[in-house]
Amino acid sequence: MSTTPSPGPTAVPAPLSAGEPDAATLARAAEQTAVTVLTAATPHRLADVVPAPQQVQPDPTADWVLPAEAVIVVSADPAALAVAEHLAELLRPATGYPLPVADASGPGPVGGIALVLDEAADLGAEGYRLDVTPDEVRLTAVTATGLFHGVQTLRQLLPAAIESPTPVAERWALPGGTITDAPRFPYRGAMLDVARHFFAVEDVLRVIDHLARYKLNHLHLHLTDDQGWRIAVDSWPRLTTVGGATEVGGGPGGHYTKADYARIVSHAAARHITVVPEIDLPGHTNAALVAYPELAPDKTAPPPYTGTEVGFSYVDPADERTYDFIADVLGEVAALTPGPWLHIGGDEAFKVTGEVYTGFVERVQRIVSDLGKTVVGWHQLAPAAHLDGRVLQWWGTTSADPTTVEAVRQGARLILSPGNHAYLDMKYAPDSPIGHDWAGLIDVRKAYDWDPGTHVADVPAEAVLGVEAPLWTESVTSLADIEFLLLPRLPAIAELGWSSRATHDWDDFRDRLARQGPRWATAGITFHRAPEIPWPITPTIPTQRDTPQTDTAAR
Ligand code: TNX
Repeated sequence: MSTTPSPGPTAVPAPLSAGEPDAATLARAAEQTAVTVLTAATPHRLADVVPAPQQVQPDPTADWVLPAEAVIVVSADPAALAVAEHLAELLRPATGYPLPVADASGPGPVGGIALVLDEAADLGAEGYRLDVTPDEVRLTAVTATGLFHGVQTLRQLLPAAIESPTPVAERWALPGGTITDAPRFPYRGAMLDVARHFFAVEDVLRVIDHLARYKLNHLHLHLTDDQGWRIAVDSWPRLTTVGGATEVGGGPGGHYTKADYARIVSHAAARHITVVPEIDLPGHTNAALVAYPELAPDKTAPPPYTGTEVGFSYVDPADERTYDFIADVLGEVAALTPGPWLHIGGDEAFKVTGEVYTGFVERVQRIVSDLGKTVVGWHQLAPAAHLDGRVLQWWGTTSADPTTVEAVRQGARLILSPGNHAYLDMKYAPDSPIGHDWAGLIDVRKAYDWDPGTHVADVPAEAVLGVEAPLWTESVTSLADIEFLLLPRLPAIAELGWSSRATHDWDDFRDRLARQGPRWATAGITFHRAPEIPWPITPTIPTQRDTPQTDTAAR
C-alpha cells in the first residue's frame, strides 16, 4: 500500500519540438505560478484564525513586519524553549531568515518575537495572549502549552506563503492588536483507525501536525480490530507477527514496534498532544483470535478477516486466560503511554450481551484503574458500573440516550463524537470517492452546526469533557485519502471544541476556513475543495485532488 501522496493522474506529455522547455521545467513553472497566485491573497485581519479566538482587538495602526535579523526570545524554561524552537522551525523554511532562539537573559528582541511564561496571567492552563505592535510580537501564557497554541495563531496570521517549504520573497506582516484566547473544552481530539488499514509512522506524524494547527490536544489511535493488531506486545508476540499481517482488502498490514509507538508519542508530546491508545474489547478482536485461538470462545482459530463487517468476533469472557491476556496487553500499552487515558473500546460486541457484557467491562475497567490509568470507552460501556473518572465516547446519531444519561448522572464524563456530525469517514456528498454513509452525509456545515454542550439531551455541559473526530479507515488506503477526509472538516470539529459558543457563526467560519485552503495548497497538503466554502481562488497545486488515487480507485 502506498502511504505517501502520489502525484495524481499524470498525462503523457506530447513530444516537444527542439527549443521548447521540457515537461519538468513547465511543471516547475506551473507550480511556482500556483504558489504565487495562491499566496497573493488579500491581507489578513486579526480575526482570521481557526478556531475562532475568544477575544480579538484589532489595532490597524499597529501592524508588525518580521525583520530578517529578528531574534525569538523566550523565558528560561525548557518546555517554553522547545516551543520557541518549534516556532523558529515553522518560520525558517519560507522566510529563509536565521531566527535564532535566545533565552530572556540573552540579547533583547530585535523587533522580534517574545514568548513569555507568566504564572500570574489570567489565561488558564491552555490559554495565551498575543500582542502585536510595530516593535514586537509578544506571546504570553501560563504554560508552554498555552505558548504552543499561541504559536499556531501567530502562524495563521502570517501570509499563506509561510507554509512554503522553500524561501519565498514576501513581506512577513502580522496584523496589529491583541488576541486573548482559551479553550471551551479541555479534551479536543481526532481518532485514526490504523487497524482497518495500517499507516506508516511518518503518516501518523503528519496527521499529528494537522491536529496541532487547530489546537487539538488528543490523538486517539484505534490500534486493534478484526482486520489487524497494530501494537507490539512482548508477552503475546503473535498478536503482531500473525495478527498484524492483514488489513481490509487483503493488503500486507503492518504494526508499530514499541520504538515506533514511542516516536509517535514523543512527536505528539512535542506538539502538546496526548496519545490515547485503544485496545478494542471484547468485540473487534478477530486478529487476536487468529493469533491466539485459546482466547476464542470455541478455542479454534477463525480465518483471518479482511472484510468490513462488524460485531462477529469476541474474546471468551468466561475464561480466566482472557483476563490474563488483557492485563498483560493493557499493562504493556500503559507502560508505553505517558498520558492518563486507556481506551478499551466496548463497541459492537453483539455476541456478548447483558450481564456477561457488563461483568466483562467492569473487570477490564478495574484492570485499567489498577494500572493507574483512566478508562475511556465507547458509550456502549454505559450500563457497566461506574468507576471513578471514567469517560464515555458518544458516537450515537440520536440526541438522547437514557443509559448514557444515567451513566453521566453517576459521574461519567462524555467525549462527543456524534456519528452524523463528527465522523470523518462519512462522505461529504453522494459522489465522494471514498467514505461511508451509514450515519448520513457530512458536509462542512453539518460538521460545524451542532453544539457539544447541549447535543445529548439531559447531559449538562459540565459533564462534557470535549469533542473528538474519528476517522475509520475501511475505505482509506493512503495519506492523501486521510487528508481528503480530514480537511476541511477537522477544523470545524476543532472549532467546536476550542471556541466559545458566542463565536459560533457559519458565515464567519466559512470565510475563515476558506483562507486555510491556500495554506494547505502551499504546504502540499491534500484537501477536499468543498463547494460550500468560498476558497480564495481555484487551487491548482499538483497535490490537490478531488478524486481517489489509483490505488483506491482500483478497488
Ligand atoms: C462503527 S462507531 C464502528 C466502527 C466502524 C465505523 C465505520 C464505532 C465505535 N464502531 O467499527 O469502523 O462504524 O463508520
